[in-house]
Amino acid sequence: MKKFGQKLIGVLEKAKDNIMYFFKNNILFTTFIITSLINGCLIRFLTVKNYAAISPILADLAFILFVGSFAYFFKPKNRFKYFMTWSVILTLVCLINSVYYTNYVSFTSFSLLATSLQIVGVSDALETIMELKDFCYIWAPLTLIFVHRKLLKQNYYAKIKSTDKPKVGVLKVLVAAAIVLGFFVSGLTGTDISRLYKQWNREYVVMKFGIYVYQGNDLIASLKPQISPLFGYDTAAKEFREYYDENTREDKTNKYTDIFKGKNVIAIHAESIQNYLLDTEINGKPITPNLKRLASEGMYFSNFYAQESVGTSSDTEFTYSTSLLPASSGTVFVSYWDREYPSIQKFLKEEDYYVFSMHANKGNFWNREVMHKELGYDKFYYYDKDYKLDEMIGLGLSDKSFFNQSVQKIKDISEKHDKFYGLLIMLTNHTPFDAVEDTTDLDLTCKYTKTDEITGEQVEVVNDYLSNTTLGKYFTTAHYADEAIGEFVDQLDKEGLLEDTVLVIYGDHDAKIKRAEYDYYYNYNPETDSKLSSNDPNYDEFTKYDYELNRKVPFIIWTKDEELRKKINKEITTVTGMYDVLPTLGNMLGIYDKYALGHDVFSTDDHYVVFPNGNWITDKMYYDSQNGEAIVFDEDSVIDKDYIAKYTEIAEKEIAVSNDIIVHDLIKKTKESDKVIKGGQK
Ligand code: GP9
Ligand code: MN
Repeated sequence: MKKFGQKLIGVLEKAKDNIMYFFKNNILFTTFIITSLINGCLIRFLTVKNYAAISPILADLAFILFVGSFAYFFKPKNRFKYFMTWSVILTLVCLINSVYYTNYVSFTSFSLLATSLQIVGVSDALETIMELKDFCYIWAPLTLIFVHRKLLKQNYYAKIKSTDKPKVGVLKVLVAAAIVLGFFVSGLTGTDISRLYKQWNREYVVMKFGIYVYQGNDLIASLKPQISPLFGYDTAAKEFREYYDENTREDKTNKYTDIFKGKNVIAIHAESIQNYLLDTEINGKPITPNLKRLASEGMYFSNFYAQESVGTSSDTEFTYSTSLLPASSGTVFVSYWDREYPSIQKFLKEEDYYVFSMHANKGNFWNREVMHKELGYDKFYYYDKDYKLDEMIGLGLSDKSFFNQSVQKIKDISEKHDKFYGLLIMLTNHTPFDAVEDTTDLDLTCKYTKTDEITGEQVEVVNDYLSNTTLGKYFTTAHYADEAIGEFVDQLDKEGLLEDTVLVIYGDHDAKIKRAEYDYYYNYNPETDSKLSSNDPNYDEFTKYDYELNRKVPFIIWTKDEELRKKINKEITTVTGMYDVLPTLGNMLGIYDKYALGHDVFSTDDHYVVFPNGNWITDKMYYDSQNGEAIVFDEDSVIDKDYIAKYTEIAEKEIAVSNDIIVHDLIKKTKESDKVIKGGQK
């Protein structure tokens, strides 16, 4: 026993000596590994918070060792350039994701880089979306430079002992990487691997696999549109058939069936309009009085969620049009536009409608110029091709000018065509929400009276507490957008274009304003001109879940026709989502899509909405599948494990089948193979 103990100590000491020897002769390598590893933890500390979890640390380490190993193909004095290149890449991965997370509470994707850069110019980004903390990762390459310089001074590279041939050096580090990888993989579950593969549960993937593996995996996933249709088609096609055998939403009739059959439709894509705005007043002035009026006169879905993913506006357009969910990685508009999707536009075209879209931004934004054709629009009117750019504010032509010019175009269309369906995509109420701040009539100050300590008189204090916040700016542009909608409806009316028309309005997604801003707004203390302290009994934190549930957007169906209006005038408070539009509105217009994933809200009692990241909501609860947490709305409702399992399974299936349709073009391919089968049977 004693002998064994001595032997063990001997082995350990030898290992220690070897490691020390290795480090001494590989100072730059060690610096690269340690700095990159710390940054991997740092980004999780600043985002998903699980910085000390073992699993992502092991994954980060295996990844960095793997990358670092190839440095041994270079001579010691040339390795600096190799490490430096990687250190810059990995630092950028952290920096960009840090910015993205602060703004979108998710991690970024290669497939979006081009589009993101289109939205925010670099100078804008520096001013509005980057925070000081996003730069903290830069210490890693700086340290590497510092260490390299020191080593140069000591003539270190000439002195270090390396008996290994390059291949052996690489191999040794690869073996170390493989050992770490082995430990990491042994802790993984089937769910972890499947989530990495699917990549839609982004926060979870980073929490489990670390930022570097996430981004590497994202790179592969972003190349998928070209590669993945080649793999997994048979399984996807089989699951697709099975899914629709069991789950096709039936073409049921209800009291709204066909009530708008043959009517014109004007749909308004209200940029970044959230639902709470309809009930928010600033100093007694409603922010969106026109939307409020239309909602109260029409059919108003007040518990309605956009189901967008990283493709924001374009995802919403896609889900609205097709009742499918956004792609699990990349965006349909940019990466999967060349597939066949049944859409509201195509169904109406079959009913002899003229179908058009209008937008004041450039036609290539979100690849609309291409994708709108694919969705079935006869014509897409956009930017300077169709509009006079006479009032440029924010991202482009102002909403007011856009609507103003569009009315004439719609009039022309109505004269040439019997029936039409048109989508108007708004623009002014877009981040950074500074388009109209100088001209607004909203008073964003907080006024209160206090007793002057010296004179004892009552004095009015005016605090400018909102105008410099993004939330305050958002209220301002939303107010403008609402005004623009109001004027548009009036102009349509004047031109007689509302007589036979149904108006549809949806908020396309939330405004992505930081939670801290809401916390400040709802807990503002005029006396101190700051947020209430969290110890204050009146402080009511705007929690992560308050924020999630507050992302609701309005969905409104309105008509001028008094008779019809009476029939539809109602507030729908049950939970509904963007993918319910095609089945619900479709039923009213007399069209039906057997591939819809959403439901006709009036033909089902099972109301739920699945989000592209796997979270879901019912009338009873909101479930966060990233961390298994739930918010139950009604304390008395009985919720057991089966309830959660049921909707979690529904969510996973809907996301999977939708993504398979998108990636593998299953609707078109299934139709083709059905034709072949039918042809064979003849
Ligand atoms: C751009 C507009 C905005 O033309 O639709 O897109 P978003 O940034 O909201 O996805
Ligand atoms: Mn948008």
